[in-house]
Amino acid sequence: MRQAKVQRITKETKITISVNLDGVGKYKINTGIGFFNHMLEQLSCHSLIDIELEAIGDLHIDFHHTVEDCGIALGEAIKKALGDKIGITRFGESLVPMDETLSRCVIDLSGRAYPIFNCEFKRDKVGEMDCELFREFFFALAQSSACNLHLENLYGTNNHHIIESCFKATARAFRQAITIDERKKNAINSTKGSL
Ligand SMILES: [Mn+2]
Repeated sequence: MRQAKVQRITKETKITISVNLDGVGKYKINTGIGFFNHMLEQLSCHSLIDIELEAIGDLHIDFHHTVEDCGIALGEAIKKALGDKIGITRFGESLVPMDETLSRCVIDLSGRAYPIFNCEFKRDKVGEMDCELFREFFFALAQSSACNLHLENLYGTNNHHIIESCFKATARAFRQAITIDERKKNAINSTKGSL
């Protein structure tokens, strides 16, 4: 079963996360940050990864630690659930529109972390969240899941649309990359022999 549970406890955050890569996009998410919950729910719904996440962070300081650490914990859980990566498609790509906005995500579950985040926001905040935190989240996710994650907003004006299309594009790219390739289900999709 491609499932994993990760607990991550520091003086800044306490996070428990469970993922099922072969899920149906069922989620139960509580980070204490409304907009961030909404985005992680999109990630689960459109990747079909079931996610249960409970984060208790030092929100009285700001949202930085909680957002970054959720990215780390989610990436660790995905990596753990992927295990030896036998049979995975490995690459994933997605273009997702949201009204006037278009975003693209391309993933390689290569075992090497390389985040690219090309998004510019029109305002500093969306909901209660500082937009600069999304970069921290996606960097943490790419680092801890050890993937190339190239995420780009191609155009758009509304901040909510820009970031939501980024999360949906990431979800769709992950969905493709983690899917077992039936034509190669007993092999590692690499000439090197490991991912
Ligand atoms: Mn929305």
